[in-house]
Amino acid sequence: MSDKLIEVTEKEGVVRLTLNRPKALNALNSDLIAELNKVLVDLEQRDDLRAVLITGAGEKSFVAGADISEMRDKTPEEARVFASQALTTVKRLERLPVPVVALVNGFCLGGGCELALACDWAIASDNAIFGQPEVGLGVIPGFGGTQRLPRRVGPALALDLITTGRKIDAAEALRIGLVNRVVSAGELDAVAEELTKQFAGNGRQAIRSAKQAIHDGMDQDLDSALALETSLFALGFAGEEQSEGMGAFVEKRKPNF
Ligand code: DAK
Repeated sequence: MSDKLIEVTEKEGVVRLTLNRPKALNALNSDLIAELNKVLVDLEQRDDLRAVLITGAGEKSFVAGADISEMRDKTPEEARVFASQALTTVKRLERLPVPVVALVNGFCLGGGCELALACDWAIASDNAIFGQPEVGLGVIPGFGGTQRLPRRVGPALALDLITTGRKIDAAEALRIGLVNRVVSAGELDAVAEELTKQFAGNGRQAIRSAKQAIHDGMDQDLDSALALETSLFALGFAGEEQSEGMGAFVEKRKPNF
C-alpha cells in the first residue's frame, strides 16, 4: 500500500477507494476527509462508472471514527467547520449516481459507522465491530449518525446504540439491518465482485433513477415522493435502456446495456 491517504484503483468501471491510515485504524482526520472530498468531486463528473467500493487499509479496521487526537483541542467554531466539511463529503458519497458499497473489514465506529450508513450497501466481515461511542467522549455523532442511523434501524435502536455507546458485532448489525451481508474476511472482495457484476447487468440509468427516487423520496411526504417516482419512471421511457431491456425480454435474449 502506498503512502497516499486514499488509494484509488479501478476495474471495469468499478472504483475502489481504500482509506489508508492503518496505524490510526483509518481514523478520519481533516486531511483524509479533504482528500476523500477531492476524489468524490472527480468521480461525480464521470458517467462511465458502475459502482464505488469503499474500505479501510489493513486487516483490523474499516474506520475507527473521527480522529480523536485532532478533535481534542477544537473550539466550538472549529468543530462546526470540521463537522460541516465532513457532512458535505459524506453526502457526496451518498449521492454518487452509482451504487456505493462499504466493505467493512473490522472496526466501524463513530464517524466510520456514519460513513458506512451513507453507503447504499454494507458488506461486513464476520469480525467487524460497529458502534456510535461518541457520548463516551462527551460529544454526539457529528457526521450524520443521529439522522441516518434512526432512518436505517429505527429510532428505538438508534437511541439504544447512541445513548449507550455500546459496540455490536457483525451478526447483530445484520439482524438490525445496519449491514446487508456478513461474510468471512477472506470473502469480502469476491462478494463485492459478484455484487458489482449484478449491478453491471442492469440499466445504468435505471439504477441512477432508482437511487434518486429512494434518497429524495425519503425526505418528502408520501404523495410528493410518489409523484417523484412517477416522473422518474416516465423519464425511463425517454432513453434507450427501456427499449433495450423490454425488447430483450420479448426477444428472449439478454439485454445489452
Ligand atoms: N482517533 C485517533 N486515533 C485512533 C482512533 C481514533 N478514533 N482509534 C484508534 N486510534 C489509534 C490509537 O490511538 C492507536 O494509536 P497509537 O497509540 O498506536 O499511536 C492506534 O489507532 C491503534 O489503536 P489501539 O491501540 O487503541 O487498538 P486496539 O485494538 O487496542 O483498540 C479500538 C481498537 C478501535 C477499540 C480503539 O482504538 C478505540 O476505542 N478507538 C476509538 C474508537 C472511537 O471512540 N471512535 C469514535 C471516535 S469519535 C463531531 C464530528 C465528528 C464526530 C463527533 C462530533 N462534531 C464536529 C460535532 C465523530 C466522532 C467520532 O467518530
